[in-house]
Amino acid sequence: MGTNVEASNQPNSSEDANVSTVEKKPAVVFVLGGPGSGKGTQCANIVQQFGYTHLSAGDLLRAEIESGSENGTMIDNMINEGQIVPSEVTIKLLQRAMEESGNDKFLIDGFPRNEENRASFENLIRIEPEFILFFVCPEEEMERRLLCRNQGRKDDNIEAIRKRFKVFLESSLPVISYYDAMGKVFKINAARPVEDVFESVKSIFDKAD
Ligand code: UP5
Ligand code: MG
Repeated sequence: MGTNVEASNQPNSSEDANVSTVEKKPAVVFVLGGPGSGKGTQCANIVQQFGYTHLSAGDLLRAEIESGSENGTMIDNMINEGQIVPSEVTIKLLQRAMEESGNDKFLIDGFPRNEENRASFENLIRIEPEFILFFVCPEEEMERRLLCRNQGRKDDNIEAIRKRFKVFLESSLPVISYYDAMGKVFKINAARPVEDVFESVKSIFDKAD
């Protein structure tokens, strides 16, 4: 029982490899897509129907700022500029949340966002994602949604939104291409009503179950 999330300081010895085969590794699905494509909205629905634990990397980082952590100011500045927080910070938060959840299936939403995130997760956590959901949505629609969201997110203003779009295209799309080349990406047209998008999502999880 329990979640076997690799500790970041464990050596990669064959002995460890034997230990990990005894305890089953958790299942991880990465949920990716541009800012406002509907990652969080769809994850909430998946949790209800399929029993995953939803871990939004952005939510974990925002909670870290709120907690008054020593990294808070750095994270806050980076989010306001749409930049990607160093992997070690984000991965520590993800790892802790996975361990605390007691679950063994996770939706990791909004991570990995660049090659460094991806490689660090692979090296430190050592879990291969089962598959990747990629929500595809035109920028105009994402921009409209974010400007209407009204949930007090400091990065939901037009300057920050444009920066987030740029970082997504330059840094995050290559990660999706990497997994696409491995045949692990399910592309979903996210420019439809929430319920229609979820129908597509559901059929993927139904098959994976
Ligand atoms: N909405 C949703 N679906 C809709 C639909 N089908 N039709 C109409 N409206 C729809 O949705 C956004 C809004 O659209 C909501 O009002 C919703 O009701 C509506 P949501 O589900 O929240 O979209 P989501 O894709 O989750 O948008 P979000 O803004 O959260 O995406 P981002 O990727 O920009 O934000 P995230 O929180 O992941 O990251 C924020 C920042 O944190 C990053 O820019 C970065 O600075 C930092 N970060 C890191 O550095 N590292 C990380 O690993 C993660 C984040
Ligand atoms: Mg989100």
